[in-house]
Amino acid sequence: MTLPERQLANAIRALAMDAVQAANSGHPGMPMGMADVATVLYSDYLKFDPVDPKWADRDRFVLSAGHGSMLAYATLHLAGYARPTIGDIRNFRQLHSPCAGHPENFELEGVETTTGPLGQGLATSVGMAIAERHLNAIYGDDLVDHRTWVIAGDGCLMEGINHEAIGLAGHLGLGRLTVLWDDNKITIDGSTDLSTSEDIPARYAATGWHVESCDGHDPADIRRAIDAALADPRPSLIACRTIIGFGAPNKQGTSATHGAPLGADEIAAARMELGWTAEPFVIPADIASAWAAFGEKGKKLHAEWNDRLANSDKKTEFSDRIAGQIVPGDAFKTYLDGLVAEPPKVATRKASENTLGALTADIAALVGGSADLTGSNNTKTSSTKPLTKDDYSGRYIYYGIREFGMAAAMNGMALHGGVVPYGGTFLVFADYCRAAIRLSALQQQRVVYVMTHDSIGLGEDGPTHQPIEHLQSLRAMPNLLVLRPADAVETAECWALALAQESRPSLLALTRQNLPPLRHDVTENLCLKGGYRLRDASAARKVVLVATGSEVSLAIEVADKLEAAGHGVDVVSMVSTELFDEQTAAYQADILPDDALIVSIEAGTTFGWERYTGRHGLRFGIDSFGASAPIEDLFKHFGLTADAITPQILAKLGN
Ligand SMILES: Cc1ncc(C[n+]2csc(CCOP(=O)(O)OP(=O)(O)O)c2C)c(N)n1
Ligand SMILES: [Mg+2]
Repeated sequence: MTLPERQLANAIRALAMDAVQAANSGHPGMPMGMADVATVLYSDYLKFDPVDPKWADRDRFVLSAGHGSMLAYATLHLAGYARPTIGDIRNFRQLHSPCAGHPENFELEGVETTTGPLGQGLATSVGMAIAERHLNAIYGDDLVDHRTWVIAGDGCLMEGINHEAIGLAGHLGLGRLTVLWDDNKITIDGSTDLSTSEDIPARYAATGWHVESCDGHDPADIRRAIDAALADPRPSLIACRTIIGFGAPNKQGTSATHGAPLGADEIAAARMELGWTAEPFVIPADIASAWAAFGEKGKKLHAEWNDRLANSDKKTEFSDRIAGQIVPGDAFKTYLDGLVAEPPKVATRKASENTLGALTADIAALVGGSADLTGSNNTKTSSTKPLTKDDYSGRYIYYGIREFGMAAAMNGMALHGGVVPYGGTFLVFADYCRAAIRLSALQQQRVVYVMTHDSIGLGEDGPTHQPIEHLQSLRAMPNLLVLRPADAVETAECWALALAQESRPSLLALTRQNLPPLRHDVTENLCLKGGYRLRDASAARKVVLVATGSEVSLAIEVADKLEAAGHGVDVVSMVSTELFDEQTAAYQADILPDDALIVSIEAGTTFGWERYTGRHGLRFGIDSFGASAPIEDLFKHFGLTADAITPQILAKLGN
């Protein structure tokens, strides 16, 4: 490497070691090891405009090895983004610094996705690459023509999700996705020899990827490998052979540099070794201006793109798509009116399909899919033809049996913009997606999870397939909307609510079994308040039954019996506890009054329902695993019938 180019990379190294030292916490090894690769990427390949980090046709850069966050912060700063400032970097890992412990998309505009949970950044980038090809197929090269770049470490490639992600990317032939693997043969515990003997290039090649390798400290060799990647139509993995902590003379090449400050002595020695004489957090003017020049090419490309957009007859449509403006249209309204005219007795998964039929007809941004349960999740509509390697304009993705990969890819699509993803699997397998659902929520992304077979109501598949703790455990996740509709009208309302959430994901819990229609009016979206009185007590109110989904019709049966015995009973459909919790105290007190016996009914764990019933209320649910049997036998076995519940409430009332 010529001295100047090495020095450009050393700016990343210096910022990384100094910031980690100042914070007394962080990971200097990875940024120091990958500094040369990152410098080549920013100087010659990455298309970006630091003045407009959200320019729609920018390349996406994902630091999947999120612990190396200082590489992201240093490159954004050096490349001229308004944030992070050098002051932000000085505050690395401190409260309210946008230079947090790991890169967070909600802290810095230049961070495309939140990373840290290893493997997910790369899996998210697959969704970004899908969204790019999809929008390219619709809007053409003039408006959409960018790449997705990933820096990933040994950990990202070792995680199980890597298999799902690269399988999907290879199958879909996402040639604009390039993964730069920090092949440093070190993880926290030491050498990768401790834990793996895998031939990673062979695995990628077998999955349909193009594989290159290079000396990650030789810019010419890095360029050769990247050029080869760009020339190949397949997604590419470039194994960049690097030395972790490069430049720290006594610690480089060891796991000691992975996640701890180098210490004052080693930093002084590294300064000598690298020929870096500037004080901490000072970037020499010639190096700063060389880095600032990297963005000039992108600024020019952006200006040309602006001209093309201004002259495009799709200007407004494209801009609205990217802005995420979606509204249910006439087809949805017609569908709702039809539900009132002819109330259907259907499973809510079927009601969801019918709703989606209307929504996908109106909203082009909706891109659906399922993890090999299309016919069970009812996620495909006539408007959504398959998205394939040969036709990226399709709007339905056959994700295969890759729940986690699907969820992470959906995050990538949502983050990319222009696409609103929804995808299905069985609710019980929300656990397989869970780490990605968590990142949907943390990243404030509009992703819709269509989770069917939401209770023992699925019947004979038995306890492996019957969710018990899932609804409550998902409700425990911050910023996730869990919606469990009780009939076709509520299902349609829940879809409208899910699409209206611009900064949080939603999860629809839907039944396999048919449910009777309960709602006969659609003038107002009653699900908006999360919980609402579906039926008023006819006698003086003594009891409020709070139920969700398939148990709302059961609650109505129970209410009938109690009313027949002379007790006034309200029935509340608690579609979403999150939305209910957001209502005013007065509204909540009106729905769940202190002077009534509050009873919850949900065919899942009773854990947590005491927050609505109070300690003295009653909770009906299932606190064990389910069982395999026909549905009627199961509800009877678990005591979830009007005959089993009613006497217990009467006993509590003192009758
Ligand atoms: C899912 C997950 N598991 C564990 C961790 C904790 N962790 C952070 S970095 C790391 C080692 C990663 O090794 P590698 O990717 O080779 O990074 P390097 O040491 O080379 O920087 C681990 C286990 C994590 N961040 N995410
Ligand atoms: Mg490593």
